[in-house]
Formats: sequence, structure tokens, C-alpha cells
Amino acid sequence: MARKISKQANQLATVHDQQLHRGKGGELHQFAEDGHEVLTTAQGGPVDDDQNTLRVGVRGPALIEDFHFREKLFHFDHERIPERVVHARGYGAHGYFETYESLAHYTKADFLQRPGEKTPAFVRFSTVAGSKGSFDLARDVRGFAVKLYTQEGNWDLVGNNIPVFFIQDAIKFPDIIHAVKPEPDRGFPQAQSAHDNFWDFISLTPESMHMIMWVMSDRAIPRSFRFMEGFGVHTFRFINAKDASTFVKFHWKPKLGLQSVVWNEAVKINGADPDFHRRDLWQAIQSGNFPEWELCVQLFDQDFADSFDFDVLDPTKIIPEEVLPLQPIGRLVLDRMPDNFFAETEQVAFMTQNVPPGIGFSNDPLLQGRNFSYLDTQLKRLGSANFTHLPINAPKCPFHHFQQDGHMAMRNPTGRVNYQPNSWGEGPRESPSTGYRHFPSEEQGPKIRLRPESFADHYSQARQFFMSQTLPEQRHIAMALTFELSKVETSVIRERMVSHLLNIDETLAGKVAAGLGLADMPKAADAAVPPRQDLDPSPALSIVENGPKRFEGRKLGILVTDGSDATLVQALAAAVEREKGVVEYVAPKVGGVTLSDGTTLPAQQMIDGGPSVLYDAVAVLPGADAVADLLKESAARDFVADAYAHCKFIGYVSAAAPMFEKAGVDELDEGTIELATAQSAEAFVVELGRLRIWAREPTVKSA
Ligand code: HDD
Repeated sequence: MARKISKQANQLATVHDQQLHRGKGGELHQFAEDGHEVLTTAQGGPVDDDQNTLRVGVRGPALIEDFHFREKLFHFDHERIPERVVHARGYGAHGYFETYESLAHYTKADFLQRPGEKTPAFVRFSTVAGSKGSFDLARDVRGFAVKLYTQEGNWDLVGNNIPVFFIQDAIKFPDIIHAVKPEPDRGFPQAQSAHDNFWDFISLTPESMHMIMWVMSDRAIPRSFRFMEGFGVHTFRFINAKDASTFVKFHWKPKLGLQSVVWNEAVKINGADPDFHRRDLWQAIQSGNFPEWELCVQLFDQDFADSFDFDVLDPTKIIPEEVLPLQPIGRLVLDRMPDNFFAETEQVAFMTQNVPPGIGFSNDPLLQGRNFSYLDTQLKRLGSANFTHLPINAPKCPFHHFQQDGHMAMRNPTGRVNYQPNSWGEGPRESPSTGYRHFPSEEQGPKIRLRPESFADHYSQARQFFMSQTLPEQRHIAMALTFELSKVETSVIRERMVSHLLNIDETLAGKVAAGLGLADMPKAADAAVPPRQDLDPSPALSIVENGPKRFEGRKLGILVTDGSDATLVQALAAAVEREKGVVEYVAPKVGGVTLSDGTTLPAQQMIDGGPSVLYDAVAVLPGADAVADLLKESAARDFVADAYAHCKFIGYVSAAAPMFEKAGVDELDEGTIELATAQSAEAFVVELGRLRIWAREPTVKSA
């Protein structure tokens, strides 16, 4: 009997040994029965059962002794950190910034000295008003926050896709944000500005009018992060080695040109794919189509500032590109997604006050206020003054300081010296020659709370923006204002807004008033300074004028069925690929279809899951025998109807013609193109560079 037991014990020991392995450092690697590493607690203890809590008997109560269960739930209960009070919903990517030329003449910033030098970057795009779980296509400003890990510390350019802001003084930031967020008594609406509180505040804040024109334009519903501009907004300073200062405004220009969607499309995208912008960036980077922006600067001196029509410290004003041209100084390429969304995109902490030597602040009162807010908010959000210990926030250059301890300190200094001066001859020292020196501007004046007179013109640039838009873009602004104000229940707020619009453009005010069914036209709002009518339009402010002219980076949705013409499908796909566009197949079943030549074509979407709003253009290429079934599919009808209503190009085979009738389209136009041969497919793809047939819009939408 004794021999038998010891034999069993030996066999067990062998199995046990096979599951253990000591590493070079003596560490014990444990493997589960199926060869995977053994699951452990956070304390490193191996876990035997992760499916059932420890309990008394088979159906009895759970035991508090179950340390694995308690640790697991404890950690889960604490997984969330406070979301950002604004810009909660965001998406980030890694990349690099490449300097074009030495800018030593203007700035001593080390990363701008050597042509070709690459500086690692992390960028986070965001919406402003919505919570973390809100949808991507809200009508909203988009955050465009860039962190460059320079050799002289991190530079954060915390910008937006709109070059102006709602307010002129940071003391009003809590008010504008409270007003746009869900109303506090009812907790809605989510991620929307179309409600009373927002428009009440706006209509009482004339300085917001310029920004309102931008937010009501298609800029606020971009097609992709990749197709939008970014702006540093404020006037900053470049400071050179001789301590001379040049004012600078920063602009990011997307290589693939500008593009937005239309409002009805945005609403439908939010239902079909709330992660539309995230997925777009993810797919582009994962497939090697790295998005790229050029960093451009507007440089000017005090004389220009003194002679310019508006105060360069006023963040509700731009300097038009036509007045002061942009100079490209480098490019930003995003080429890698984070390994972990929480660790990087969620925990990244941007701060306007992160500037390297050579870049400084102006007295813009919004910027000055931001320089307090961003440090403060990181403590709340990340829970410890040690948020710079997180890899995404840590500088990538050597750093030495005497800060220590605190919650979750990961980098703990060794040795005796944690202060200076000290007698031990150790530790870092400040350096007057290489350390950051604030620009020694001469400041004087009484201590006052006062808005400068030079900030008083609230309408002239709002008008200039409106006048710089193409007709369809002006129409969209009128429609957006009408839609938003139609959700405002209090009629005096609607009227007050129209009275502001009268100071911007009478026709616009008239359209909105008519759209709202306003009984009487109010009189124009009192203006602190009479609105100017003489500012030249700036074509750089139009999206349509600055589109891509080609289909690169865009997506064609091709509706296919069994029997679709194989030659045509292949020719179309090849033409799109040559243009560096992307094709997605939409079919009755995601398993795919059998083409006319007998080959199988897998689909990416079934018709219900791939509405045309997900594509920049569509082609409807069913096999002749499948058309009767498609005519019965409401999703197939919507596919065509929406593409047409959203002014998209539609390629089609003659067999699909009845689908237009079913979709309520009675007039085919230059944007509906019949495809029969490989040549016609190629010609179609060239046309796609125009992106939309705006001439169609008045036939599908009254404005
Ligand atoms: Fe701000 C976040 C951009 C005015 C206070 N802001 C935040 C983000 C962007 C901007 C892109 C998200 C950064 C990220 O992805 O983590 N903010 C702007 C721009 C402004 C602006 C372009 C005007 C020109 N912001 C502004 C003011 C204040 C703040 C006037 C306060 C006085 N912003 C914050 C904040 C946030 C923030 C509360 C929330 C989360 C965070 O900072 O890290 O501190």
C-alpha cells in the first residue's frame, strides 16, 4: 500500500515539474495544463478556478475568505477614472514630426533647428461636449491636441479644428461649458448644442458669434479626423537665441484636403456606426495609409500686430491667410496606434503650459487662463501629482529634479540628495543659459477687471467667414442654425439669435427667421462696434474650395449580388486602388457573392449593416437576376436614396436603374453615372475626386 502511494506521488511531481520552469533570474514561470501561463492574482499568486466563487457546499453562501474573488471585483469596481470635463470622447495615435528647415532665426526651440529631424509625437482628437461613450458625428468642435516629445521637454499644442473660440476670457469657460452640456435638472441632451441653455448663453454672448458661424458650418461635422485642419488658436511667441520675439500662429493642414459630411448624413452615421471617426483612423493607420498634416506658421512682429484690423490677443479673431500667408515648417505623420487605449489615449495629459525654450505665450487672456486649468485638471483626472510618471506623459529626453513621493510614485530617487543647494556635490542644478526663460515683456498698468476696447468687434469676422463660403456651404449654415434653434423651446432666445444674425448677413437672418416661422423680424442686436462690411472674403475658409480633388484616402461602397459583372467589379476596384482609395463590398449576405465568372467575392458588410452614409461614394452593381429581390429590400432602397440625397456620386449598371425609381429618384444627373466597361469605371473614379454634386442639393433639400 505504501509503495503504491509513493508511486502516485512521483507521477504527480513529474506533472508538476513540467508545469514549472525557472527563469535565469530564478523566477518561477508556471504553466496551466493547456500550456498557457498560469492566471495569477495581482499579488502573483496562482489561481486554480476563475469560474466559481468559493462557497459552502454546492449551493451554499459565498465566503469572504475568497481573496481572488474580492481582489478581482475590487479592481474592476475601480477601473474608471473621471472622464475629462470637456473633450471626454477622444481617439489618439502615435507618430512623428519632421522639421523642414532650420528656424533658428525665429526660435531657439531645439527641435526646429535641423532639417529632417524627427520628433516623436502623440495626437488625440476629440469632440468637446459629449461624454466618453457619445457618438462621433455630433455637431461639435473637434479637439486636435498634439504632444511632441522634444529633447527639451514636451511641447503640447492643445488646439482645435476651428481657429477661434467662443469666449475671450477664460473666466467664462465654466459658463460656456455648463451651457452646452446636458441641462442639469434633466440630464439631457447628450453631445448636442441644440437646446435652450446653449443658445441662451450664446445669444447673450455676442463675442461668440464668429465661432458660432464655424460651428454651424460643416467644419463641425468632419468626415474624418484625417480631413480636417488644426489650429493653435492663440497668438504665441517664437523666441530666438538673442531673446528676440516673433509672434506666431500655428495651423495644421491635412495632406488629403478638407472634407465634411452633411447633417442628415451625420445623424444617420451616428446610428450606423457611432465610432465612425475612430474606426476611420484605426483602419487608415492599420492599413499603412498614414495620415499627414503640414505644420504652418503665420509669423508677424509688433508693427503688423499694431496695424492689423483686430487685436491679435483676441482669440475670437483670425488673421486671414490671404493677409498673412502660411509658411510650412514641418510635417506630422501618424503611423502607429496605441497598444492600450486606456494607458495612452485616456491617460494622456495635455497642458498648454508645456512649452520648450524658444516657444512662449502671448497675453491672450484665454491662453493665460488655460495655463492654470490644464495642470489642475490632470490631478483630478489622473489622481496623483505623479501623472508624469505614466509613460505616455513622461518626457523622452533626460530629466532630473527633486520631486518625490506622492500617490503611485513609480520613479523613486536613490541616494541622499533631494534638495539643492547641497554640500555633497550631487544632483542637478538650474542653468541660466540653457533653461527656459520667459520672454521679458514690459508690462504695466492698473490692476483691473476689464475687457479691452480692441476686443469689441464681434460681428465683422463672423460676416467675413460667412461671405467666404461657397453657396452650398452658406446654405448648410442657414440649415444648421434653423435646425438648432428649432430645438430651442423659448421663443425669445430664437429671436435674440436672429437679431445677432442681422449683424452678420441679412439674407442669412431672413432664411433662418423664415425657417423658424418667426412672425416678425426682430431688430438687429445692439453692436458695441458697428459691423464692418468691407473685409475681403478669404477662400481659405471654405471646405469645398479646399477639397482633395482626388479620391485618395476615401471609401467607395460597392453593392454586389450573385451574378454581378466580375470584369466591371474588378476594374472598378483596381481603379479605386490606383487612386489610393478603399473599396468595401456590401452584399445581401456578409459571406459574399458569386460573381458572373463563378468567382467568390467576400463582402465586408451586409446591406443592413453597410448603409451608404458610411461611404464617400457608391456603386450599385447587382446581377440582373438579383434586382427584383433588391427592390423589396428597404435597406437597398435607402442605400440609393441616401446616397442621392447626400449629393454623392452613384455608379450603376443598367439593370439597377429601377432601383432609382424605387428610391424616389426621378431625375438622374451628372453625379449618377452608368458603368458598363472598364473605361467607364476608370472615368467614374476620376470624377469621384469632386466628392459631391452640390448642384443636386436644391432638388433634394429646401433651404
Ligand atoms: Fe481646453 C481639454 C482645446 C479652451 C480647459 N482643451 C482640451 C482638449 C483640447 C482643448 C483639444 C483635449 C485634450 C486631450 O485630448 O486630452 N481648449 C482647447 C482650445 C481652447 C480651449 C483650442 C481655446 C482656444 N480649455 C479652454 C479653456 C479652459 C480649458 C479657456 C479653461 C480655462 N480644456 C480644459 C480642461 C481640459 C481641456 C478642463 C479637460 C481635460 C484636460 O483639459 O486635460 O483643462
